Amino acid sequence: MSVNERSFIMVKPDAVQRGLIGQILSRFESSGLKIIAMKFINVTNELAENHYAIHKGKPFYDKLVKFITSSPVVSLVVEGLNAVNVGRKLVGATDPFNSNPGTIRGDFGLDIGRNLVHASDSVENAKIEINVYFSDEEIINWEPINEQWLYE
Ligand code: IDP
Ligand code: MG
Repeated sequence: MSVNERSFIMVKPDAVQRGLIGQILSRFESSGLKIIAMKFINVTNELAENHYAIHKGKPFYDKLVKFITSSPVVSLVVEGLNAVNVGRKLVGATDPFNSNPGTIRGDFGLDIGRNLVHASDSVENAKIEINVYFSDEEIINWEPINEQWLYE
């Protein structure tokens, strides 16, 4: 756990189509996590297969790849104290029905196949996912002016 921990986040096609980009990004932004990379992209089949390689062979895999490539997404990297676990907490449980109110999936979702947002589940997977979607040059090192008020 360090203030430099990174997580990969994606605002998925359903959230983009429903006009929820701003509300979802604001949850991450107001948590204090620092955005260090962000882009609006169409996910290609190749990107989707690399991103979801760990799910290959699962019953939902084909539908998941079809869904994630169906419409644009916002991909971003956030950095901060305990970024991976904070990301998972903001997002909520995989099935929106089991996500608490106050989480993104709990507040905006109904269906496990339309759960609005991705957040890395471990530091190790975050590194892999960041590498799938971003080159080193796309990661921006910058110093927000509020850091002394975020961290002791
Ligand atoms: P996570 O997004 O909460 O980490 P994972 O188990 O990594 O959940 O699954 C990746 C994505 O695959 C989920 O976010 C969801 O969109 C989809 N998914 C997972 N399990 C199911 C399922 O049982 N039915 C349909 N889609 C699923
Ligand atoms: Mg996952």
